[in-house]
Amino acid sequence: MTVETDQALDAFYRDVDAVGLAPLWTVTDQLLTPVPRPKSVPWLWSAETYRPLAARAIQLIPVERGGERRVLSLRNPGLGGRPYAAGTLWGAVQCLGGRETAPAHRHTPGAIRFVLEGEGVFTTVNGDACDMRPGDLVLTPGWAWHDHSSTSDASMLWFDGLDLPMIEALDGVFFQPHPENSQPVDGAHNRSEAAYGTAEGRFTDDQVTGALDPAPSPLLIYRWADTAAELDRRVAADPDAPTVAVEYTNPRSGASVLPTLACGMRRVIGGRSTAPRRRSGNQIFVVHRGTGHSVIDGQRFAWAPGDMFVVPSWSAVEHHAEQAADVFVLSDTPVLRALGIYREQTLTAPQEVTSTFVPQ
Ligand code: GTQ
Ligand code: FE2
Repeated sequence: MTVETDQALDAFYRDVDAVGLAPLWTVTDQLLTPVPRPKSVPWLWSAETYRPLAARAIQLIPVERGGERRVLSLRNPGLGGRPYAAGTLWGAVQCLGGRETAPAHRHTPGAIRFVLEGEGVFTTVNGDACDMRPGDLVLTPGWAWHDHSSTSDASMLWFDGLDLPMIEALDGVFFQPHPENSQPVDGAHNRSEAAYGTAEGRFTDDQVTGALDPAPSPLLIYRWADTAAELDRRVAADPDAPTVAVEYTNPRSGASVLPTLACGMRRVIGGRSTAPRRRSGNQIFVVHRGTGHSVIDGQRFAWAPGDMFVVPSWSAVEHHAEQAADVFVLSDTPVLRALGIYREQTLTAPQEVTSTFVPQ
């Protein structure tokens, strides 16, 4: 190129930039990638690490208006310091001390809770008090009033999953504190359970593939005993299967529990493995029971109960159980399905392990 065209080009890029325009051709390959390139990276937070910090948080930090929640969020190191587990998903450990109340509020982001340990907490959702016990899944749909109250001296820990980063990306976040610290409870506890707790269609095999529903599930609490019974039934029906899985579903429509979030539980038989797979959309796993490891894009992540790990979009993952394992999973799959862009793929061979993750 001649000096003149060089100068002409420089001037052109300067003039384009100065008026707030950006040339696509210089960034095409970063935007239109052949496959998803999530900024979040595979990562794991161990219960051994967060448990003592949760105990210290309960000692040191009050739960009050303004702060609203005593929550330690899973901050994925790929996201430049943003407090998100993955590009679309918030994940966190919430700690509530004995006799405490986390104040009532509502927000457009939807949330799910998966209970880790402790006792005596109920979450009130639009007046329906939902008693929480380890292994239970509790829903607080978008814009539903919710507060958490402890009725015992014990503290409690649970996993929070929200679609907050997704709703933030859509510039759709609204938040409102309730006029009272805790909202009134209407009548008996667990009313959604009384109405829908034995309904057909609270679970489906592996994952929802058809139904989409812009409304959340009317059932707000899924008991661990019911989830375990569903898994037991599937293992009994297919005793040679290395793994079985269920997705929690909206009993009214058969869709995922929230319009934006899907929740499931995978059981891996002790000594067995799942096939290596990848899928579009992000996933957060929470180990409920058992020990084992997962290989994510060639990296080995060992896990035990309470550990939480992220599998970013299109990362290959396979799970291996040492002791029989039940692993909870949260994903943004319903959104990808609603938009017609969901993809998944089973890989032909197990991944080669090239490194081992060291938890912090
Ligand atoms: O319990 O209402 O982890 O509003 C983040 C935001 C939990 C909650 C979180 C919230 C909550
Ligand atoms: Fe909230």
